[in-house]
Amino acid sequence: MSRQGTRGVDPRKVNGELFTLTYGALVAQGYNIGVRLIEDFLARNNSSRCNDFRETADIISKVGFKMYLGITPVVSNWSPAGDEFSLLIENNPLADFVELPPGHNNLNFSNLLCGVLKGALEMVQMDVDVRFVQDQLKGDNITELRLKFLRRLEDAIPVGED
Ligand code: MYR
Repeated sequence: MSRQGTRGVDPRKVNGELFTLTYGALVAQGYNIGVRLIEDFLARNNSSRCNDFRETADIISKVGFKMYLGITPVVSNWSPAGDEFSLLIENNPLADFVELPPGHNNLNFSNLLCGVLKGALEMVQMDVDVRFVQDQLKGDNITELRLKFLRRLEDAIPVGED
């Protein structure tokens, strides 16, 4: 194969662009993964509907994360209204062996998780904002995901009832 087409092209730039494209596509898939993952989750867990957001937080941490990532984040930092909490992760398996490349220090490398949670919770009628607050990849002491309950999606058809 001729290498003529790449002559004069900085390989570091190509790698950077490839990284941005593939990584961006993966993060964007997080929501779709969550939408599908919840079916598997509900099929494998005979859990009944949660009574409140605190119960949901425990299920996400102790059942969801445990089942799919083998970790149990600490549920913490509840807002006084009980509509917001953090998941504290000490060893994020998605970030194992990862170092943020130079020039990408602001990247939320594990942002895929936000999409997964957003998509999964939407399927059980919960509109939730999910974002990274801290990330060990950026030098923070802990990785912290913040979940804020926004509203119940009354119009959606509950999973399994369509
Ligand atoms: C309810 O129906 O009220 C309870 C719903 C619990 C939803 C739990 C969603 C788990 C999502 C797992 C995410 C795993 C991330 C790695």
